[in-house]
Amino acid sequence: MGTERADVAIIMGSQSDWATMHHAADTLEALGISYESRIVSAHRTPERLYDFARNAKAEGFKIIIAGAGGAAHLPGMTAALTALPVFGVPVESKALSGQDSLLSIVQMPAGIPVGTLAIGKSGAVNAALLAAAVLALGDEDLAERLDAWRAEQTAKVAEHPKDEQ
Ligand code: RP5
Repeated sequence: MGTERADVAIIMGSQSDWATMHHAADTLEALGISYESRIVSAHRTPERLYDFARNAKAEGFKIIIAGAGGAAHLPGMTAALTALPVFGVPVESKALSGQDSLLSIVQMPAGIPVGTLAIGKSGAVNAALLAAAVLALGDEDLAERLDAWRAEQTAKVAEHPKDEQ
């Protein structure tokens, strides 16, 4: 999508994070939620991070989904600079399989919250679903779309397993 006043900003520390974070974008798209995705590195582009986080609310964003790997300080730094809700997605790293990312994002000291999701694709999808749930509190049409999405997911679960070839 990428409208001028998107509801959700998806930010990530590197192009390499997009392989994970596009799952958040796909999920938002499936639910008809406007979003914009940007690369914002806390350590390589700190000025961009400041500009983005300080202006995010004025730009019209309501929720920020931030994905990063390794010493993943992007979600926490973003949350420090804006009062918007920030959902952090730990990207799976090569060295430590994303456990470094998870612990970096989840262990925020009291006072600056980051809602931390699972490592990798599950976290990216769930960050989008959590954003949808929050936005749906003030949007009945979206609430219906979210209910339908969940009902469809439920309907896909067979009652009995079958042999796989
Ligand atoms: C982090 O370092 C990024 O979020 C990414 O997950 C990781 C590796 O980045 P690249 O070396 O692929 O740019 O900042």
